Amino acid sequence: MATTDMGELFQQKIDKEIKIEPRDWMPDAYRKTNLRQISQHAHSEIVGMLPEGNWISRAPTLKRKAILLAKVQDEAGHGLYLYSAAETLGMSRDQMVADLNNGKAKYSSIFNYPTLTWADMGAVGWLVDGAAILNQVMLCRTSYGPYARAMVRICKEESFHQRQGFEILLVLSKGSAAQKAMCQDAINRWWWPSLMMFGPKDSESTNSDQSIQWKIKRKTNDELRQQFIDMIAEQVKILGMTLPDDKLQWNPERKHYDFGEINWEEFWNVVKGNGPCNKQRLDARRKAHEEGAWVREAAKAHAAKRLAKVA
Ligand code: BYC
Repeated sequence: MATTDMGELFQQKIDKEIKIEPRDWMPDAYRKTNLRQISQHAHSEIVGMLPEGNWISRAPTLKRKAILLAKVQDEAGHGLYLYSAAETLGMSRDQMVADLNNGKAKYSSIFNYPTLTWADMGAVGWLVDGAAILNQVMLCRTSYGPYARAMVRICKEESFHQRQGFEILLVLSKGSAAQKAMCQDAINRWWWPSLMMFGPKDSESTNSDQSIQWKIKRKTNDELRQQFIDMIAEQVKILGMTLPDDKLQWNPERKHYDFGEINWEEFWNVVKGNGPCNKQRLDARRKAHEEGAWVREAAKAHAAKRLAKVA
């Protein structure tokens, strides 16, 4: 069968909501874009452990420490499910990790900002995981089977992450004047970067149209960003805090919140590797990889020994 006919059949399958599985025929560009997105997503989960890992040893109570530890471990698990899903598209995990460590692969811009105070743990959980959930709930219905299945489990854990973040801020918002100020400061610093997580505006998104046609993405970057703003603009009232945008206002005609201009120059700067913590994050990942070499060697030797026994 000619490739164009195969392409048409493939699109019909997508339109009928039949999941694409690893052994099915797929256009090369579908394979590539899924591999790109899933591996970027996996890298984000792994790099995302670093800003929060920073506070494990400084959490204010033992209970807070246990919760934060569990959350950071969950992120490691998400990275592993996602690397496995990406591997089904034909690239080895070693290669993906190498691409991250040599700066070739992207990961979410959000993790290139520093976590300066304990309130940042609340803001990251509430805003960063909150943004991630909206995107990821959509991805539970993505057309590539292994990605969709990984997302179902990830979303369950992300819901807990967002609640724990909101609860940290809720406690601070009812605390002393200094705690309230710390809470507001964290919201001020994380608000705009969390809006950037959804990617460039639709008019500048290079991949969205094709990804929507293939039902990899079901909503555009701007649609999800608006959904997030509408949700957070209401939740922030419960905290008695504000969002740092004087243009934020309910628009009864659109039935959505209007909001101010995102600093796209800052976004692209961070994506290109010049954010406040890009270097620090990659250095930390490279160091962890080098220091973990003996674990990988030991695991390989153990596996070889077990195989020899079976043979
Ligand atoms: N940061 O054509 P577009 C988490 C890139 S982690 C950096 O719209 P697409 C968590 C984009 O890759 C959550 N780069 O792209 C973990 C593209 O460049 P390439 C992470 C970005 O793919 C720990 C170019 O800009 N979530 O949950 O259609 C603690 C043009 O963009 C960003 C995911 O990764 C960005 N923010 O849409 C707490 C979800 N945005 O690749 C939480 C999966 C865009 O052509 N990913 N770029 O060179 C996605 O859904 C999509 O990839 C995006 C972008 C919505 C992010």
